[in-house]
Amino acid sequence: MSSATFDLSSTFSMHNLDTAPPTSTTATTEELLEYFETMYTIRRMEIECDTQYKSRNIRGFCHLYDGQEAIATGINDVFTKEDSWITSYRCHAIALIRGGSVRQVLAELYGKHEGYTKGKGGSMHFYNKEHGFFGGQGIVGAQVPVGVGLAFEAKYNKKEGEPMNVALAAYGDGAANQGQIWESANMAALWKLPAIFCCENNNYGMGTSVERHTSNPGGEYYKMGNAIPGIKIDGMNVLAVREGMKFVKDYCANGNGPMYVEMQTYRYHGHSMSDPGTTYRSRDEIAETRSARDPIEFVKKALIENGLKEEGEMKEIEKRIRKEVSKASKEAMKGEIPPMEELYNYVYSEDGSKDKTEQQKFIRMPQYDKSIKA
Ligand SMILES: Cc1ncc(C[n+]2csc(CCOP(=O)(O)OP(=O)(O)O)c2C)c(N)n1
Ligand SMILES: [Mg+2]
Repeated sequence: MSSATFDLSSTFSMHNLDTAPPTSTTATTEELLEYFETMYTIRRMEIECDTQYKSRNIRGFCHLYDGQEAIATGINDVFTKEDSWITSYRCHAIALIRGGSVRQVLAELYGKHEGYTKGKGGSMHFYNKEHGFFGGQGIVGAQVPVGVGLAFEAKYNKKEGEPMNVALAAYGDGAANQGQIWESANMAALWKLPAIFCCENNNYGMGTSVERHTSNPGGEYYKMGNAIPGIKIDGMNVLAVREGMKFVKDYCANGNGPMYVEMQTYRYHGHSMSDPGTTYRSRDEIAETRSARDPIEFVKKALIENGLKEEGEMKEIEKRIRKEVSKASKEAMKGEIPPMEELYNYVYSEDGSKDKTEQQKFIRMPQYDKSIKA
């Protein structure tokens, strides 16, 4: 099996830790191809969302993950589906990677019944408990205490002689100074929970930059804790994410308590579809990041420069994935809107019974004729 070795010596910074991930790693052609395909699929799916949003086939909130693909891909490589993962509204890629398909994700965004959450959640509310994915959350930071609850569950239900599962709560740099993160971090440290506080630092919150919104010099979120150690990882390098997360998971699963992880990354799109993303940062900065730090180009270059794949072969793969995403989108769009009865499924019934179809007095009926495109 062909493989190559990669230098990781400048991809980690440690805080209050005596050990560190390895300074180099080996990856096989198969592994690199898998990362490439996953990341390129996410990229094309997000670009399709952008196009369809602008064509008004997707409504409401929509937050895209392009630029940040290596984080979800690298974490997923290390996690099992028994490990828990909860994140913010920027959740399409996690939904896809945790047991979903492009068609299901896009169908959800088109409001179709076959969608990931039956066309009822939309961009911010994907959820797949069977694959250890506890959802996107619309309230900034709200996922973090829930993630600590998931870590509590992992410790509570740990079986004798088996490794402890871990729980990861992802949040942005803008969310990082929320009170509920500090509170839940304190509990996680006190109870030595296997909780991973994973800050995806893309340098910007909603219309503002790290320099403006945090008193933490340089926005170094891996140094948030005194009692909790931290690690900063190059979140644009999927191999650094993989090796860094192996280290983090090992630390947390062995009963050492929580860890702060800061993934250094970049968001190509604005915060959401209503934000062009160019009022608080320059177009040059975005272009420079694309050409110097793009996570997908990194893997493509790794394959080509190490003689593991030819440029032509990579182009063929890109072409195939573009076609697959476009086909999935067309099929998703053909789906049916949810039937009226679906509205009442998975809503708690008033008397606590398990009848999922009981209709609730307080649910306002949707006006489909007004909300669906003619
Ligand atoms: C409690 C709360 N406050 C404000 C908002 C509005 N809001 C949504 S996202 C966001 C900024 C978050 O930025 P960051 O955490 O860096 O995440 P990113 O969008 O960059 O992934 C704000 C202020 C909200 N949804 N919830
Ligand atoms: Mg941010």
